[in-house]
Amino acid sequence: MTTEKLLGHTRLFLMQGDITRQNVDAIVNAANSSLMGGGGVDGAIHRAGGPTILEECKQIRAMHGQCAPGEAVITGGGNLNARFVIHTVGPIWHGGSTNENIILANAYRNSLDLALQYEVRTISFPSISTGAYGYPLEQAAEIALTTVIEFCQNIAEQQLLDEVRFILFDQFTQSTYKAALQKLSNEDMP
Ligand code: AR6
Repeated sequence: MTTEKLLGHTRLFLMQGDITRQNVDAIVNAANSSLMGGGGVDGAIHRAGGPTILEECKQIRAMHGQCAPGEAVITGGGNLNARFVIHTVGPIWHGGSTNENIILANAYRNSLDLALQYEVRTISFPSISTGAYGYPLEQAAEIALTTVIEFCQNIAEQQLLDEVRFILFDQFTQSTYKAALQKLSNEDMP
């Protein structure tokens, strides 16, 4: 079941699904620094979106080089229902002592900053870094939600962003995000 919470002006949704089927202004890709595609959600987005996304990624690579962990770049959505794909690179989990938490928060924040630059009003995120990159799910969920909540609260008055959706691929990931949101809400409102 979908969980919904109002964050200032922005509606936050936690839902199970396939991000490539989202009908939003932008979807976020959990890419790698090469921007040349890969497995997991990255592979699914390139497959569903068609070759123009990779062509644009190659142009970005040629102009700016690799995308560092925590940074984000934007391309069109190709054949997707989304107008844009924001490609961000999460941290590879090395045990927690190499600033993984900061890099993961940066990935979410920089994706949202870029979204606003392109006047995106609805955006869908996957659970960045918790697949191939091995970030422990509970910790990643807490960072993802804390970062998004802070961002939305900071821009609440400008009313720039209508929806942030987390599209979580499996039930366990969705229930972990749900529990993390519950925990954060209890801390906010004792
Ligand atoms: N829709 C939503 N979520 C999905 C989908 C989908 N279609 N497919 C997978 N997920 P991962 P990472 C979930 O491994 O950990 C790639 O090869 C998946 O179940 O895609 O950031 C890149 O090129 C998991 O919950 O991303 C990089 O090399 C979440 O998306 C590397 O993997 C993230 O899993 C990035 O690893």
